[in-house]
Amino acid sequence: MKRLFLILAAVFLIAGSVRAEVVANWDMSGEPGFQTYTAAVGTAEYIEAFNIIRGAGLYPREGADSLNSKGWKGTEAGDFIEFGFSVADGYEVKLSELWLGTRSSNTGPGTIGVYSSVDAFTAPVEIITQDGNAYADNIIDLGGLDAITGDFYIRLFEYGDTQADGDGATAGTGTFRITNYDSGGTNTGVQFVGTVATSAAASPVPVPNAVILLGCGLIGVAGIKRKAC
Ligand SMILES: [Ca+2]
Ligand SMILES: [Ca+2]
Repeated sequence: MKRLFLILAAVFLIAGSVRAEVVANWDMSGEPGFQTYTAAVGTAEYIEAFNIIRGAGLYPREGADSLNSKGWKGTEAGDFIEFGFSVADGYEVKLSELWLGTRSSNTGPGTIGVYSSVDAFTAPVEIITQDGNAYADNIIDLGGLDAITGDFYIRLFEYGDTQADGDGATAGTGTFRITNYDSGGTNTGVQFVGTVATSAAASPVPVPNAVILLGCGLIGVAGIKRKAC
C-alpha cells in the first residue's frame, strides 16, 4: 500500500509539474534613462519578449538605471510605457506576478495605472502610488488575468492627473521612470512570473497523459506487464 502511495505521488508530481518561473525579464541596471528602448535579458522557453518602450506622447529623459520619460499629462493617449511578450503557437501563459520598480519626480505622475492587453487596456489591474520622488517597488498580482496566447502587453498610464508630491496637475516636465524591483536586498529586474504550458486549444485532452501514467503506475503495482507502459 505504501508503494502504491509513492507511485501515485510520483504520478501526480509528474502530471502536475508545471511550475511558476520567470516568463520574461528586463535588467534596467546600467541603463541611462534616455535610451529608446530596453531589451529583455531573458525569457522562459516558448516566449519572445518585447522591448520596454515609450508611447508617442512621451519623451526621453536621463535617469540612472531606468527608462525615464517626461511629457506625462493625465490620460493623453500616447503617454504610456509598454512592454510584454509573445507566446509561441500551441502554448499559453498563466501569469501570477509582475515585479517592478518605479519612480516619479515630484511634479511627475502621482498615480500610475497598470493596464493589460487582455482587456485592451480598459481597466487597471493595479494602481501604483508614487510618493514624491521615492522609489516604489511592487509585486503586482496578475493572477486574475485569463491565460494568455499570442501577444501580450502591459501599459503604464498615468491614473488621474496629480503630481507625485500630492498637489497640482502633473507637469509636462515631470518624469516617471521604470526601474528594477529592488527591495529588502532583492534586486530582480523587471519581470513577469507565471507558468508556460501547452494551450488547451493545441492539446484539448491534457488529462489523459496523467491518466495513462496513473494506469501504468497501477499496472506496475499489480505486477502486470503491458506494452503501452
Ligand atoms: Ca504627453
Ligand atoms: Ca506639487
